[in-house]
Amino acid sequence: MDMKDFSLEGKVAWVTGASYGIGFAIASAFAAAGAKIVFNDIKQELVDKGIAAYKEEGIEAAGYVCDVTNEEQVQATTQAILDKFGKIDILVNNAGIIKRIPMLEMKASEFRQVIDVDLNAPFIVSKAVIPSMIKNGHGKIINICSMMSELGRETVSAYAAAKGGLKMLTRNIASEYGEYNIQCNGIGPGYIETPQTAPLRVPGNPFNEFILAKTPAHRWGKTSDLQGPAVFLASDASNFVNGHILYVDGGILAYIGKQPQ
Ligand code: NAP
Ligand code: GCO
Repeated sequence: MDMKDFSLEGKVAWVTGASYGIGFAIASAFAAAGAKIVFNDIKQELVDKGIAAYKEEGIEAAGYVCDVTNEEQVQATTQAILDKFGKIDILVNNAGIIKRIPMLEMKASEFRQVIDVDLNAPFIVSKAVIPSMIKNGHGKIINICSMMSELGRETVSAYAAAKGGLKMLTRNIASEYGEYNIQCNGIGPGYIETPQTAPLRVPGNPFNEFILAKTPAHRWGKTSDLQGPAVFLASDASNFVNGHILYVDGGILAYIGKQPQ
C-alpha cells in the first residue's frame, strides 16, 4: 500500500456549484491533496466571490459562469476547461437546489426545476466530460447524493426523487463506463451546516432537535466532515470502488433515533 495513492497531485478537478458550501469544502480538500481546481456557478458575481474565497485559502481556482442545466453552456465550459488544462481527471456533480413544499402544493414547474438541477444536470455534465476521460484512460466522477437518496420526508418530494435518481445514475455510469477505468461513486452527506440547511437550523425550529436526535453523534455535520471521503473517492486509493454511495451522515441511516426524554 502506497500512501501516494491518496494524493491528487497533478490531477484536474471540476467541482460544480462550488463558490461556497459543500462544493467549496470538497474543492479545497482536493487542492490540499495537490489537484488543480475548476469550479462554476450561475452568476459572474458568485464566480468572482468564489475565486476570491479560494485565493484566501491560497488556492488558484479557475472559475466559469455556467448553468449546469444548460447543455450548450456545459459543453462550452467543458471545452474551455480542456483547452486550458488539457484534461479533467475528477468531476464532482455538486450543484444542487431544494424546494421544501408539500407535494400537493408544489407546482409541476417547481418539481421539474429541482429534477433539472439535481438529476438532469449531473447527466448533462457527466455526458460532456466522460469522452475526455475515456480518451485519457481514466476518470473519477463523484455525485453528491443525500439522505433523501434512501429516505423520504414531508415537503421534499422533488428533491428525494432527484437524489434517488442520482443514486441510480451513479450506478449506471459505473456500469457503463467502468471498462474505461472510470469510477463513478456517490457521497451521501447527512445533515450538514451550509446555506441550504440554514432554514432548518434556526433556533427553536423543532427540525433542529429532530436531526440531533436522529444523529448518533447528536450534532449537525460540517462540510469538513466530507473532505476526507471525497479525497478518497477522487484518488487512486479507490480505483476498485465503483457504483458505491458513501454515506457521510454520522450514522443517521443506521440509527432509529434517540428516544425522547
Ligand atoms: P448550497 O449551499 O445551496 O450550494 C449549492 C451550490 O450549487 C451553490 O453554489 C449554487 O449556486 C449552485 N447551483 C445551484 N443551481 C445551479 C445551477 N443550475 N448551475 C450551477 N450552479 C448551481 O448547497 P450545499 O448545502 O452546499 O449542497 C451542495 C450539494 O450537496 C447539493 O447537491 C445538495 O443537494 C447536496 N447535499 C447537501 C446537504 C446538506 O445538508 N447541506 C446534504 C446532502 C446533500 P447559486 O448560489 O448561484 O445558486
Ligand atoms: C431537508 C434537508 C436535507 C439535506 C440533505 C440530507 O430539507 O431534509 O435539506 O435534504 O439537504 O439532503 O442528506
